[in-house]
Amino acid sequence: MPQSPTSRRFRPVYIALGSNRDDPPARMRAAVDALRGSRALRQVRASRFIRTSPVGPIAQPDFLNGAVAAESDWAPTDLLEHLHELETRLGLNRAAKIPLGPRAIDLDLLMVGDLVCHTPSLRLPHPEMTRRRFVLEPLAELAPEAVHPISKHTVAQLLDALP
Ligand code: PH2
Ligand code: MG
Ligand code: MG
Repeated sequence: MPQSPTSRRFRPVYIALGSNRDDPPARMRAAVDALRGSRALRQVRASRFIRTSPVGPIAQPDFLNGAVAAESDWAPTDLLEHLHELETRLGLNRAAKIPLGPRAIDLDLLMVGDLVCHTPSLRLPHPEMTRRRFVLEPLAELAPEAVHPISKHTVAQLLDALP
């Protein structure tokens, strides 16, 4: 039977947001607006933004971090490409980006339903998410019961387990 538009499969999607240069509050608001307006997403919900100390080896300004929960029927690789396009539109110079360094906006795909994916360009769930309080704290505000498809723990449990 051919699939009707209403029977397309929508999966929960979780995205981490971060910014620590070029007016982070404005960048983060613009990012949430862009995600709310995205043709890839429906039922978009945004967390509050929290100020966090930079994690990693590079000395840099504090970040604003947040999370977005939504639903999508897009393939994860298309979603990733779409987030990269939004990052560019929101002012991220991807070519000049230093790994773990300061950035105008960072949109990281955390989980897409229960999909587990290991390719050079995309890993799901995001390999760092279980270690990062700046990811789990805003995510727990939106989706404490969401289940990490590898550890099988909920987001709330992962947050509780952080040192
Ligand atoms: N992002 C990084 C590196 N370090 N630290 C915090 N607190 N928040 C971030 O979003 C972050 C970071 C590279 O993506
Ligand atoms: Mg990123
Ligand atoms: Mg990142």
